[in-house]
Amino acid sequence: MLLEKNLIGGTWTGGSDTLEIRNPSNLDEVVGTYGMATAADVNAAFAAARRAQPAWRGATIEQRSMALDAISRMIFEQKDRLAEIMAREGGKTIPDALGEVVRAGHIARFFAGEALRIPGEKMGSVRPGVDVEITREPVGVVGLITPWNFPIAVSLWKISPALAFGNAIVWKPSEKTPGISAAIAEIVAASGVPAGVFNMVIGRGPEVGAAVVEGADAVSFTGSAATGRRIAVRCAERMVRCQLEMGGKNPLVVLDDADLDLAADLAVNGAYFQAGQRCTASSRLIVTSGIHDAFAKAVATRLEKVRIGPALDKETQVGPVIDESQFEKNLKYVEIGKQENARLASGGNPLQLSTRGWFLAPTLFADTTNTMQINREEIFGPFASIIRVADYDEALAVANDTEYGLSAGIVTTSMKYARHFQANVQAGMTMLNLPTAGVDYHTPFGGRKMSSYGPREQGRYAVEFYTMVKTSYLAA
Ligand code: UN1
Repeated sequence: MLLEKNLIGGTWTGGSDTLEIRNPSNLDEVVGTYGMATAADVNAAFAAARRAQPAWRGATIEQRSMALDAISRMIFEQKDRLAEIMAREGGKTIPDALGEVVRAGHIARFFAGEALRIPGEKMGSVRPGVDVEITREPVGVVGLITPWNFPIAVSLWKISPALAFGNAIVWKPSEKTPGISAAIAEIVAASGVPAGVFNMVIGRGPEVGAAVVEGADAVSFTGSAATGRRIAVRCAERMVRCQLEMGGKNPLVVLDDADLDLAADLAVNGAYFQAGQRCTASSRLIVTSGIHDAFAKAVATRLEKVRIGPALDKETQVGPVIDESQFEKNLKYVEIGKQENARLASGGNPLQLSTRGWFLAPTLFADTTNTMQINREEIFGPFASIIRVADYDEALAVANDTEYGLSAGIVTTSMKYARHFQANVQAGMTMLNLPTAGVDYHTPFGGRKMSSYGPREQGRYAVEFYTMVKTSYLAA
């Protein structure tokens, strides 16, 4: 059955082309066949959004807040159904999927509040008898491009502030997770957000993503660094703002004084859960000499016990990777690591389970150096490498020697090193005795260098991207 799940101006439509989605935990199961949108559909979505935006901009802040509140409630009410869709089409384990759904519900709830608190200022003027007011207005029609790895949380952290601050939306979710995207669109359509304010076009990046970038007043994108760079160039040519969240090559530094069990648990959680498919994953485990051997052993021992299996299976801790291209990419990096003379300490091989799926044994390379290709490029799979360093100073230098700068963790019991790391690591987010992945929903999210570009997402900081500032001078 063909699922016609694009939402344009309040109407559900198909597309010219179709895409069949199979369960990555069981390739014999077809989850659905979805109609892909075209560039012409994107243009129709922008036309609908442009017609609808003035009324949404003019809606009371209470109306906008109520719509977000309804979205939040529906997400919580439907959480089990939503999590199951994500597990089936995206290979996310049920606990991970449920956690993400609940996070998305909280994000919408947070922005239901923010809709009532749009900040402004009144200032005096340097001229007598003049007042100055600084207000914020919606940007207009925003283009949102979201990834498959956090298909509900990342989507909601763009959709919610866009709606709260009075913008209309043309949203292009990843074509790899159309089922959860359609479920989100149904929820938004049922929330009281008027038809045309929120449009969704499911499609492939080169055609549909590119058309979104052409039509929008502002573009918020989460995805690869290569695509992000192209979007930034095009947005600069068009003189529209962009907000980009891209890759990571996140360090987890482990110092001699760390609690060994905690360090190993954090590494396993940060590097391998969700099959490593997180831009915040710990991919470089930077370990000082005194604890190095014990740490490498503790991680390898834990990896032997990690339960890898179908995402819908209750026992499973790590599911499959999303699809064949990701699977092949991971295997290619295993070969690269071997050629670079890294020591394969665990995994690196496909797994044959009772169902055919994109299952990979969690891969750990030891005795690696930071100059190796496996430590320079984002892999996006259940893959980490250990880098041995002499001391804290070298650990910090290695942590910073990367073109990325999203999340950076340190495991230590030393206040001195923890504080120094927090102040000097080149990353947008730092974690002390916590996994590099897994963030709160009410705080700013983002990184430095090639990881992020433009204003921060989430929390109160989201207002910067989704509104424009106006300064008004008023004489009596
Ligand atoms: C998290 O680690 O909690 O695509 C969120 C990603 C990020 C989200 C990470 N944008 O992996």
